Amino acid sequence: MALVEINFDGFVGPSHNYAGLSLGNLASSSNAGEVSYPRAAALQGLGKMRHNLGLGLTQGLFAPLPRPNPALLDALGLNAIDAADPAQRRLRAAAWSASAMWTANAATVSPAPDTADGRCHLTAANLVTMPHRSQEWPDTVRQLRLAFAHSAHFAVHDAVPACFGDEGAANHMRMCASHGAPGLELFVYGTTGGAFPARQHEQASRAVARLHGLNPAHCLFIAQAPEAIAAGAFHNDVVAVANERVLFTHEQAFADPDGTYTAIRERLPEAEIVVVPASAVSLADAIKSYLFNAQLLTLPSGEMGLVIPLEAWEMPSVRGWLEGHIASNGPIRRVLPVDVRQSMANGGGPACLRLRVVADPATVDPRFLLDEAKIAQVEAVVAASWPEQIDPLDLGRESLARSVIGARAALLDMLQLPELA
Ligand code: SUG
Repeated sequence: MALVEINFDGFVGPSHNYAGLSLGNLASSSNAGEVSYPRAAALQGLGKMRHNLGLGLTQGLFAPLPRPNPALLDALGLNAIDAADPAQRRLRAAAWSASAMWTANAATVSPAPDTADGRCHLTAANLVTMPHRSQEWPDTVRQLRLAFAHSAHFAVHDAVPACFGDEGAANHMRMCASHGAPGLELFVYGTTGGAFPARQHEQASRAVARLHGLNPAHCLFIAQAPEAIAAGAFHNDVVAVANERVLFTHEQAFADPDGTYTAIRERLPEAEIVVVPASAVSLADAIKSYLFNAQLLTLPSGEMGLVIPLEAWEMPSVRGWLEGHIASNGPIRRVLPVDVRQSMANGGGPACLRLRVVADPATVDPRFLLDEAKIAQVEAVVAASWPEQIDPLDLGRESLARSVIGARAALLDMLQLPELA
């Protein structure tokens, strides 16, 4: 069986908008109320998928969830709202959020070589800290059960109970000699972030590790630095990313950086830890540019490439550090900037937009895998039916709801997927 890393990108849903719903996510707050461009956003997302496919990598996708979410509007008694009440407007915006596009928060994934039963385990993330995200997991788990229905190879778990916040793969990293070899799983949790919430709880991470049947000797539970959360690193993947033997991290990502690096090296002697010092890239620049919200990928040549947002390439401190790293023959050999500006304006970089699953592609439902021809077909659906722009003041408008629901239905139809709700 050929185990490879498959990146499943979230499709940018037709209701993509800037409602400012995520406290602690600086981009979401600073762009609140701006007009969004869902069609351009979805095409940017597809552009990234095509780019990575062109690198010779296996690429998958997940469909957007039903928005506006009738189940949430019903449950909150919000089918008719008092538009003068900002709290009601905000809850209604939650039901319209296209946030499921950030599939790094869909689930935590432990590939087959790491688990007791030799299957790849996925646990949907409950996302309870943010109301607009907490509605995702029941539909997400249905989608995961379709994509990974082959029960000899996969086990898909419901989210852990809502008593502990779980944000999925955004707070989880895996290091290993190669994707198909047994790995060291790193679960990063928050304790406090000052004025901002710590979204990942230690006990949620520990529950996921137990559910996946991981060997405790091959797991580390690592506290995120409170100052990183307070500075806007609402998920660990804003300040660190790992691939195979390489951990690429900002020096202020973890509460105990040296203890963390030592513990990793003890368990994985071949680990290479690339630390970016604050003297080269400040924590503020790292968070603003999303340097670490990158896809660190093993290319078919065996070299590692770093897919970064254009914003990172455009920031002088970040570019200077990257050029120095390449010149010094560091483990990242290629820097590959992509344009995902519409998603970035809501705090979602290249890494947020994908869920990594190490598996044999032949065991995955082919409706969730992409090739060039399918990307072109999907682009045609987007061009024909995704709204060009959305002003957050228009959320709730009947004609917009019809257009958004119709656009998603056209996509599901093209992908031959059933309704997920
Ligand atoms: O949960 N933004 C998302 C961004 C998720 C990024 N994911 C990772 N780091 N893996 C969030 O904060 C903004 C929605 C709004 O404000 O309209 C939002 O949900």
